[in-house]
Amino acid sequence: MLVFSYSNMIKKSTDHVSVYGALHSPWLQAVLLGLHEKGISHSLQPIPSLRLLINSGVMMPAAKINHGPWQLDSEEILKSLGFEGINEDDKRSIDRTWNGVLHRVDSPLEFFRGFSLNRDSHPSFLVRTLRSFLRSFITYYFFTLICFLIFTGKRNDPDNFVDQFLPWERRLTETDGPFFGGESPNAVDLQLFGIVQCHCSIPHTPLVGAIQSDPALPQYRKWIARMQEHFDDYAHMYSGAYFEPSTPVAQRSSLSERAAYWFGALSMFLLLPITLITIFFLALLPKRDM
Ligand SMILES: N[C@@H](CCC(=O)N[C@@H](CS)C(=O)NCC(=O)O)C(=O)O
Repeated sequence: MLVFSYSNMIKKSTDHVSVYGALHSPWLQAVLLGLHEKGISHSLQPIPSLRLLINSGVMMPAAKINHGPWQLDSEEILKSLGFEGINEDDKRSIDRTWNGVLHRVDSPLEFFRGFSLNRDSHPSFLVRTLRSFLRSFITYYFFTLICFLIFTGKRNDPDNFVDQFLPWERRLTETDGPFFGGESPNAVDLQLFGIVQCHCSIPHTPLVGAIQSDPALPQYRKWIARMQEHFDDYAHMYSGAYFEPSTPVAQRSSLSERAAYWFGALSMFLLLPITLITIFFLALLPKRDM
């Protein structure tokens, strides 16, 4: 009863949340799923405001609740929306399921294309066009960051991608209720499902294939199906193309947005030294809330 009143109180006091991030980020997905779960009105911007950029570079997700300060970190944001925090062991096990994501740059073209398809729902054509142009910088940023991680030996593939999901498979056999949170999804469900969206948005085929068909993960697949049913009208779902029940894939950007994005990508390629210097400068900025 107390929990019910508390979450209602948060919902009542939260009129609107502005969120910054790209749909390929698992942590942004967790925040968007949380907002959807609580039925909180929100807007999504694909590039940070200048103030946010100066304070925390392109670090995502960031959220501004009502007119408060920009806040970083998906778990902290989810807590501000009324979800309970996640214990340290679970955080580590959630992070492990992210393994394999660094393969998304194996095909640079697919990587850039994936970002080009993100839809911007801002009502102004001009804003959408400008943001699409600038959005290609975000792609260069993450492309460079991932290549840097690979180059410095941070991509260590496990023998079998299935292993990283086994703790959750076991947990599902012990959990009462359809979700890790019991009768409704909690922050663990949201972060794990955010990572599923991330794996499916620019897929690394061996990894997604393993989740789809490996005999060791029947409960995990059933949980994905329950999450897809629960979030069936969620607008940014990618996993519905790979798991039952099939759900519509996140809406794609318009042709004009894609043209602006690729024009941005080409311009930034022609100015590559400046693009790279800006990326390194932003990557070195300390990341802090405002
Ligand atoms: N623990 C953070 C992780 C956020 C994070 O790692 N975001 C990545 C994108 S998925 C990022 O923006 N990295 C940029 C950088 O490190 O400069 C959360 O849950 O929000």
